[in-house]
Amino acid sequence: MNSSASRRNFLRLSALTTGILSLSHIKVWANTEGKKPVVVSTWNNTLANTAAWNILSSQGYALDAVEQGARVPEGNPKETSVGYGGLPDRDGKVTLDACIMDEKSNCGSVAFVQGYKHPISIARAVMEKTPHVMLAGKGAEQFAAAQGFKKENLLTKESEKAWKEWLKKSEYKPYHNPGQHDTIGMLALDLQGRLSGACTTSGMAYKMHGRVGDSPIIGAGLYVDGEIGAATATGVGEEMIRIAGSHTIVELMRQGRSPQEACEEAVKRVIRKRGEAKAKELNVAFLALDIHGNIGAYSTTDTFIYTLSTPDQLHVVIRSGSYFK
Ligand code: SD4
Repeated sequence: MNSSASRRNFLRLSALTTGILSLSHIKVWANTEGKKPVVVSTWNNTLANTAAWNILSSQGYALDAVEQGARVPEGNPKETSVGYGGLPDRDGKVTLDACIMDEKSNCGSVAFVQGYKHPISIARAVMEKTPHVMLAGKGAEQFAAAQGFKKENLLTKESEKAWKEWLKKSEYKPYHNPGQHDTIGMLALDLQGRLSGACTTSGMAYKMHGRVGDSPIIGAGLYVDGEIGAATATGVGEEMIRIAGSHTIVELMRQGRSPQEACEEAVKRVIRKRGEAKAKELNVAFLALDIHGNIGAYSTTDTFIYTLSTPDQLHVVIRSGSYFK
């Protein structure tokens, strides 16, 4: 081949490759059956939703979307309830919980992990690279190190200062931490109709050392059933664990309730178990998404907001309904 022919071939080939590569960058808002992708996350998490949306709208996998979405607040030192910058426990240690689940009921979880910024990715590694679902504490850290995750100090100056301030009174109030409940639970439905979910948190601020909440517990802080729907939770984790909240919601949807009805029933169940007087003090919120893209959200108090992303409503923050006004 002479040099001009080979150059022509190269140009043709690179035009072709660019064409193929750029296909994955074309944003698609609905598949041929008219199904649209959806991302929903607890609290105001527009940046996390944006990261997840970039994957879904490029025809990506819901599991990648929720992992990448959850990594956004995990890596943000200003987010004091998740990952790096999370408020520590009462001994001044940042301990993290996270889990992830896909449409085939594959799941992975880590609890009480210290020194790793992205527990959601460690949870995914547990799911994909071990025969187990859950690793905790030192064992989870050992696994993270072996997988090449970088160990770092997660206690920022600001969080340390807030903890030292708290130490002055050392009031142990595990039930109510207004303004600090911003664990991210994220649910996503991709263009192929695959559902996934992720949940990650530093837990309740100034909790007892060793305390594990609902967020890494499959069925409590997160549950996904690829044939029905998914649910996630935020707030006082002990309450979600008590009623297996996220699993309860998915089972209610299986029996025909809408995601909204199912979230309302789960909140009411917490209230029935605890009694109205006590439940008023409890911040408990649920978010659900079914396989048709319908959303549900409900909470005990009227402080809960969530972030929704669909082609029609891109990264909008919505206040959920609540039992107590
Ligand atoms: C926990 N559910 O550890 C978490 C706390 C939370 O926003 O949601 N914080 O109990």
